[in-house]
Amino acid sequence: MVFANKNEELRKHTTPPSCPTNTGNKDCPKPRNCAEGWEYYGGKCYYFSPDKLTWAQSRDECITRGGHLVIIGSLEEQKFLDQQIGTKMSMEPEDKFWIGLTDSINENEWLWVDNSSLSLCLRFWLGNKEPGDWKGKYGDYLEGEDCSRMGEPGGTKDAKSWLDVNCNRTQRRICETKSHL
Ligand SMILES: [Ca+2]
Ligand SMILES: [Ca+2]
Repeated sequence: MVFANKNEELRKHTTPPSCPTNTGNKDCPKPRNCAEGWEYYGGKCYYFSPDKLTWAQSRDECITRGGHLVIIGSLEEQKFLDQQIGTKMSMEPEDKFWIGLTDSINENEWLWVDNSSLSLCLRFWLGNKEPGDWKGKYGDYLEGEDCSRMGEPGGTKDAKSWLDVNCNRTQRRICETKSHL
């Protein structure tokens, strides 16, 4: 048992630090193989559109490009996106980006575009009023807010930058695809 523990200690000290593929650690060599106009991070490629579409149009357009609206699966990925779009946004307050998250089927049941549920541990809603399913000042938007967009100019300190909004708004979008290594 004593030997086992010593061996374990030794192994810990001699194993070089690993380079997990999903952290984007800048000390690790990264393969970069993304199509023109896409940006590499953690084994994925991301497209940040200059143009604006509704959420459904954005979902379809990402598929046309060979990807899908972004699905955010880790804090690291959220931080990366938050910072990236922070540098791409104009100071216009509504210049935000669609992500692949909607509660249009059942209110407050948020699903990603691959039909997976939104994890309780990976929710990055802005402030304490989102998601609000706001129906307008006079209740004139009965459909409320069922699609998610994200972004704050310059990025956020806590990476919490999601807002629900009416799906028929037009916004920029983040498409994602696997990097072909
Ligand atoms: Ca909603
Ligand atoms: Ca909202």
